[in-house]
Amino acid sequence: MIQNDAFLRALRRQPTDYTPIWLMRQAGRYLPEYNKTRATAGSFMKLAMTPELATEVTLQPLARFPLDAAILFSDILTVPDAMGLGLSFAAGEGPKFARKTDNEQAISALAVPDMNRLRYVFDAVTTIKKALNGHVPLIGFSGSPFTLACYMIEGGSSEGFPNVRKLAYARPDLMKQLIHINAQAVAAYLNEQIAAGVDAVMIFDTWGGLLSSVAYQNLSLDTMKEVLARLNANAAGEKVPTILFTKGGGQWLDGMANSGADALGLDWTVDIAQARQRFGGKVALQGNLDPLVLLTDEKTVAREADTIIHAAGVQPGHVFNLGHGIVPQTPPENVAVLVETVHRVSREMRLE
Ligand code: 1CP
Repeated sequence: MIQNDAFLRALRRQPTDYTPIWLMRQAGRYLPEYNKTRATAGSFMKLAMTPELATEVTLQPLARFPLDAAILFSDILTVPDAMGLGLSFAAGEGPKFARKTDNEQAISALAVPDMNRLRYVFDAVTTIKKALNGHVPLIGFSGSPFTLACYMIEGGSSEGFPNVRKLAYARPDLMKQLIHINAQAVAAYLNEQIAAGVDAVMIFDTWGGLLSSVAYQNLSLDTMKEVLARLNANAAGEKVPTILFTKGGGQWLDGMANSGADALGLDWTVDIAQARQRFGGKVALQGNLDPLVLLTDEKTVAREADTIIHAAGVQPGHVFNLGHGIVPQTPPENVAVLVETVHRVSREMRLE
């Protein structure tokens, strides 16, 4: 049993006493205690691959702020790593793969990895669930098949992923081949997380917004639908709530709302009042504060949070979050103000 189930209730569009909140990348470099644990561990992958350390950093933000959900400490790129691409993270730099998957030969050689190679992730889920002891729900996650393909093709992070976009238009057949393998891998990966006990799952489609509308539909949305359709029930036989987030996907919310996901993540460019009106009867919505608001001052943070809470309204089905990940320069004091404001204002609104 989960003691604080406000997040799960909101995903199911059931009433809650207040609007639950968690933050994308809530465990990470803006927390001095994270940087300390990471320095001791020596590398990001060491943190992610050691269940006790992954548990420690998962719980760090919850010890500071009364957040309504925990998110598994791992990364979306563990899946291509398990495919043999050789992932590393240098401190202060983005992810890097030893091998790129940017041609016919490399794509043809890819296969869905044996899930035992990702056992460290499922072991982390088990360890984190034990440590949470039912306090709040645990979110599992994966990258979208397309977003994983972005990093695989470029061999790491990139400004605008030009080689991905060229391949998507010039060789849609190869792109589909790659994304189809990723979709099978992502479904198997999420199903193992569900079997290990996660309470909800989120698909991060961070780079879907780089595509044309037609390419988004064919290369990203369709494969995310395929993944959602393959997800298993949990050990109790219940459907695990799902969240779909395409950064820059505001114009495609209609298609996303019909994907089978229970909730959609909104970046900060979306008008949440309008989105609630159009899609609130069908899906829950999660978002949508610009993460850079957290780089301002406490008064501004409180005001911007208040605006979103009021725009989202009291109808069940809103989870407060950022429109993208928290940035490393964020002062933790501003996060405290955000969480307090969201809880207080949304509680007051329900009593009005
Ligand atoms: O609290 C949490 O959310 C921690 C778990 C988590 C998650 C959900 C991490 C830890 N990464 C992710 C998802 C993730 N990773 C995404 C999707 C969400 C998003 O768009 O932010 C993406 C695109 C990645 C890829 C990645 N991993 C990047 C971004 C690179 C780019 O192209 O801009 C980076 C910097 C990483 C490393 C990483 N992952 C997580 C952390 C805390 C870090 C920093 C690593 C370090 O300590 O050096």
